[in-house]
Amino acid sequence: PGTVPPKDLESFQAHLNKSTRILALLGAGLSASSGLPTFRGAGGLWRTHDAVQLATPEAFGRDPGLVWQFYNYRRHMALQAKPNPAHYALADLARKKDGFLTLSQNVDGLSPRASHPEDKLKLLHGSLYDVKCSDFFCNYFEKNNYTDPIVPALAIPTDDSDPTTTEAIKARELDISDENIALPEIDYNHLPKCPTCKRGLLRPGVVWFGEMLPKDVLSDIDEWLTESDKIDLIMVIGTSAKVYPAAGYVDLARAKGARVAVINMDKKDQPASGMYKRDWFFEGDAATIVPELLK
Ligand code: BJW
Ligand code: ZN
Repeated sequence: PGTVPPKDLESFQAHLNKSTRILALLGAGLSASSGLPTFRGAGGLWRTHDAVQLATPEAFGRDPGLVWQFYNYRRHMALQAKPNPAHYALADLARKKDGFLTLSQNVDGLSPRASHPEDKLKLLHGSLYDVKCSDFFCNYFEKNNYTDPIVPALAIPTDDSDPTTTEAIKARELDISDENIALPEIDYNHLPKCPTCKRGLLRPGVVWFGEMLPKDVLSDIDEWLTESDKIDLIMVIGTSAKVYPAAGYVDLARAKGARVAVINMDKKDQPASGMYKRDWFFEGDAATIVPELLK
């Protein structure tokens, strides 16, 4: 038996089947059941730091070592994680429906790894596996850098204190997201350096607060939006929809006639705008519900 009320499932699928122009807006809740924490609410702290506070140019300017430890750790964890059935179901829908476009706020690489068609996946906030130069005058940019750790100095410390540890048993990685585990000091000179200008520090190719979303991503979306006056459906999956301009696409779609389907674990997590007016609300784990909806 499914977890979705049969009546809602039926009306949603009837609408989906006759829809030709469809958007999905994805957030961290989509990857929660793959084991990756969300930003707001439980799991939103990294050590004593609010994850959202580390995702700023100011934090990087103040303490690039700390910010790199945070991102190197997240690159490592996301590489260990596996796409879940919702990532695969969305990738399937993208292959089947011409007029379907996914707008993902996630940087974890799980949709690309679920073979979501690339031309139908717009990464609004970049990727943990893009790396670029932090120097304003340098335009060094590298895609698909999966080096883990990104530099040796950022290797996650292991627990070598156990006397029974032999070479055959891989030393246990310490959970440096826990504030009780000591964080190694990192020499500025051991942080990743730009190979082009040899001056700037490299930084993750993600979009921090106060920064512009990637220009090519925005223009691709604008192009899709202007292809027609009408959008049939937007699915808002696992996002608190509090961060703009991403959240603005919900209202934009609605203004073009889209019906709104929200899939979220928490029905109380109601953002200031758009989501009050929604046509379907499916409460629960996106990894379970999305595949049921798209079956
Ligand atoms: C489950 C689940 C399960 C759990 N199943 N569900 C208009 C008004 C006010 C402010 C602004 C505005 N326009 C722009 C701004 C400023 C700012 C902003 O939006 N601030 C608001 C917070 C007020 N925006 C920006 O700065 C953006 N840039 C910009 O606008 O440039 C132009 C400009 C420049 C200068 C001045 C003014 C304008 C950039 C935003 C970049 C966001 N970056 C981050 C970090 C990325 C890198 C990284 O990963 O470290 O993106 S912040 C963080 O939030 C990350 C996420 O993509 C993003 C959204 O979070 P998400 O995915 O929704 O996660 P959560 O945790 O919030 O929610 C999870 C949800 O899942 C919850 O609802 C759970 O219930 C649910 N859930 N488990 C289903 N199993
Ligand atoms: Zn550089």
